Amino acid sequence: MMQTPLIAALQRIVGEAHVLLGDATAQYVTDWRQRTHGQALCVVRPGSTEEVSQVVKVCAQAGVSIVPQGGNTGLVEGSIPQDTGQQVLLSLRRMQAVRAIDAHNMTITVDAGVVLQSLQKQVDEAGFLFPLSLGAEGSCTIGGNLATNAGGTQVVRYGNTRDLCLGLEVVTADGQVWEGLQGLRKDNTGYDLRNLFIGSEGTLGIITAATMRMYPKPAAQLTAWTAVPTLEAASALLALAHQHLASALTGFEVMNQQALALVDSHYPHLRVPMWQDSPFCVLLEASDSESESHARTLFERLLEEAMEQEMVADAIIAENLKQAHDLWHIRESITLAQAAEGVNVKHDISLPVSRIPAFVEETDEALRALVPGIRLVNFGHLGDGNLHYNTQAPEGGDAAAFVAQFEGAIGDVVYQAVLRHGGSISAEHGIGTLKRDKLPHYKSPVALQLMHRIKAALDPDNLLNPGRVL
Ligand code: FAD
Ligand code: S2G
Ligand code: ZN
Repeated sequence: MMQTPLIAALQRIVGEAHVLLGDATAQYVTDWRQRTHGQALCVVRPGSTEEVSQVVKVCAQAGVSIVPQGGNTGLVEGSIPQDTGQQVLLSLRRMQAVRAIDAHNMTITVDAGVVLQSLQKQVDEAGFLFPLSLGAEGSCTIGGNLATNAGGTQVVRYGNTRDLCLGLEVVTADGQVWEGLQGLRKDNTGYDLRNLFIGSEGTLGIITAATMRMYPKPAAQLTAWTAVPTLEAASALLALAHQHLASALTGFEVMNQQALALVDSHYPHLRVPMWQDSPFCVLLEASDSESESHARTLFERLLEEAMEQEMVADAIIAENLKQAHDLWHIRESITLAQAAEGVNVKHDISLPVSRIPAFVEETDEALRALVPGIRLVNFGHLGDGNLHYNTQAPEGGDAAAFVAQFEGAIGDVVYQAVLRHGGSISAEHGIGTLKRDKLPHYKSPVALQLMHRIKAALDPDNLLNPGRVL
């Protein structure tokens, strides 16, 4: 890779060791799904907001666009460079400082490169709960979580990443630093800049730090695994859980038999319960501020009524935190099991909960007609109306050929059904490049025009993650 004046300038800013060239960029330029491979001019790893600002300025002067990257666990092809070799990949991973913990304000201020699992641990050690939890938490960063407004398994009680954030520090497309880290719960002074940057997928600004809420630790967390005969029953169980548990309900995940079959076949040691005899399983969690016994009583009443009404055929309540953790580990292993089975076609959709059974019934039927033997791996955050309605090649089939041949047609069937049922084509993963060309079919012309105007105003030279979202 030849030394250019820009690369020399970047080395002067971050130090030679933090400008990666050629093969050293490999882990940064392939997406987590191993589906797309890009090529970067270089990977630059700034160690501070000031260095990010200077990197943006020299790239802007050179007219070279930037792809911001956190943990590179994104699933919509938003965090790797195009294959032109003309983009700078700016990795935030080196920026891992915890800047402040304010127990009375119940906030923590951290650099964008802090890994989610480490943030959860730091907040736990401070005596609080940080309730963002997703399968990629061991490598995704809080900057990436904010840029994608990530969801995960506790949204039903705590909301998306957006709802957990009280302040941002952002480097803009011309290298200025917007310092908005005050952890204020109320601040009605002009436009909501913070929420404009959250979910913008690196296309409007580079998040360099954030002030996040810390929550009181619940006195007890109880988890139950249930065998559920149909999606109608699962939706009815959700309504009953809301009734019995109210705000104590913190997680409600549905998994179909095919999803659990993949986990069982790739990770038999996880000993997935009940899946062989049940079309669906539901994993639900309650957090109680009173006591473990109070939480257990609530749960037992809920499950008794659910069994009487035949919403649930069988149920276990985790005896302890270890067993609860093992049950959640099964749920979070579905994505890995799919990857182990081979490349697959994913849909991260949301629908009104009441429409989910009808959507699944008609779409299952349509896809089985389209691809005989197709495996429908359907799971997700039913509590938020968010399904990961994924498909896998027929048993023993060629996964790559299946994706190459059918991904487009399958997506058309799924997204048109989502539209018919009043849903969204991206519930939590964002748009990236993967769904960019679908967006115009699913957003009004006015919405698209406003988004283009915002992009033109904040990044007039299209330097920040061009080709993503819009
Ligand atoms: P990256 O992948 O590095 O980047 C994602 C996007 O954000 C890109 O567009 C990138 O340009 C931009 N970006 C990254 N950092 C910054 C920054 N500091 N400033 C500006 N832009 C930035 N997602 C969910 O919502 N819910 C889930 O339950 C969930 N489960 C997952 C399970 C697995 C096993 C995997 C692999 C992924 C899962 N994801 C889930 C998707 C992914 O983990 C999230 O989108 C996550 O928020 C991405 O964080 P990251 O740090 O890896 O970002
Ligand atoms: C989850 C992973 C996405 C997928 O909840 O585990 O968001 O389709 C996901 O594997
Ligand atoms: Zn998810």
